[in-house]
Amino acid sequence: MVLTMLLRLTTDVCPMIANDLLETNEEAPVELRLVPEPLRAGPNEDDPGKGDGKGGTETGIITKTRPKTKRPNLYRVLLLNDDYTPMEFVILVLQDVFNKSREEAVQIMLHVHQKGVGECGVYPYEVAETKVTRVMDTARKNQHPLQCVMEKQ
Ligand code: TYC
Repeated sequence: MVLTMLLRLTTDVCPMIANDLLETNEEAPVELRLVPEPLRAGPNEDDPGKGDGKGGTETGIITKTRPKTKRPNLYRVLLLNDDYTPMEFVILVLQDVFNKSREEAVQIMLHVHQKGVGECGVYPYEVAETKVTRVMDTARKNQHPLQCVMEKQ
């Protein structure tokens, strides 16, 4: 979220409030700009309390922005071991769905085979969900009991 604060201030109190704005933001860099209002030719007769051009009562706009830095929630996609799915099938799934090289796929498959569970990758929610669905669909079509799950990191 971009946080934008627009404050209209008199020049008398502006520096004080500007300092306060800077001190309150400890999390992220702040861009602070004082944007002067368009100059008027002379005193404003409709509004005698403002803008006589002699200083002290001019107004400006302070804009405080904070760049959007929210990171996506990430999910680990895990393969589970079983006694029936052929090793070669798991290797092909890792290459096809998770874009692993043959060597990486063999390593991950053996890890799952020996430890019972292993990580295939870490992705944003919808990517992880799609990969789990692809693994489960291809396992079911080939009548293998291979299981794939995702967990929040
Ligand atoms: N344990 C299986 C076998 O011996 C191989 C296997 C590895 C199965 C990884 C699933 O996620 C898995 N054929």
